[in-house]
Amino acid sequence: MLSEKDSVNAALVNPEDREEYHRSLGLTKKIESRKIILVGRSRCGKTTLIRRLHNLDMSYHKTQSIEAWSDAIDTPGEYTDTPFFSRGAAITPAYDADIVCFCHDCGNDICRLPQMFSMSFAKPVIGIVTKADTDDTPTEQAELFLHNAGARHIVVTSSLTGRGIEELIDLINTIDLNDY
Ligand SMILES: Nc1nc2c(ncn2[C@@H]2O[C@H](COP(=O)(O)OP(=O)(O)O)[C@@H](O)[C@H]2O)c(=O)[nH]1
Ligand SMILES: [Mg+2]
Repeated sequence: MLSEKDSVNAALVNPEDREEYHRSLGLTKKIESRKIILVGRSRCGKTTLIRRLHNLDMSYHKTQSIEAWSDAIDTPGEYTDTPFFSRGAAITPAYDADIVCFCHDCGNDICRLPQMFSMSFAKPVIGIVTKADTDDTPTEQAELFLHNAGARHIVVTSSLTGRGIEELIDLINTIDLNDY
């Protein structure tokens, strides 16, 4: 029989097996009259996070191009995965956003966000640590990467469990849009 910890670990290998994956988080808060853009490497959890912010389940959907929601702009990871040129590709769509969100998933040792990338955007930048599914998931490295990329506020989240999602919505709704 699996201990509780083992079954959590098994579910992390295959999160689709978890009930939470198919359930809405039932959030009561939502983003109010502000628009965010999510930037981060492929598979770090951007699209899933946007689905969660809209109370949808976690079904997988590969982002092939920029996708616009009324309050969010999703970008393909290729925009940050490839050095130099394509990082610039994230800058132009950001003109339509009020807030830029840099995302990095825990457990990923490779950072594709340049140092002080925030300076490329005349917008406040939030750093979002993704996939912090358990309380003991190490988040320090992801926080450091986001900090080095110039994120001034950092929120630790899990789309699987809902950790930090309401805190993120509060921050998006209250952050000073002129503070960058
Ligand atoms: N364990 C876990 N998996 C996640 C989480 N968020 C996303 N994923 C998984 O990570 C993979 C990539 O997610 P996706 O949102 O497509 O990443 P994107 O390329 O940044 O848009 C998918 O298999 C998701 O189910 C999370 O909070 N926890
Ligand atoms: Mg995506």
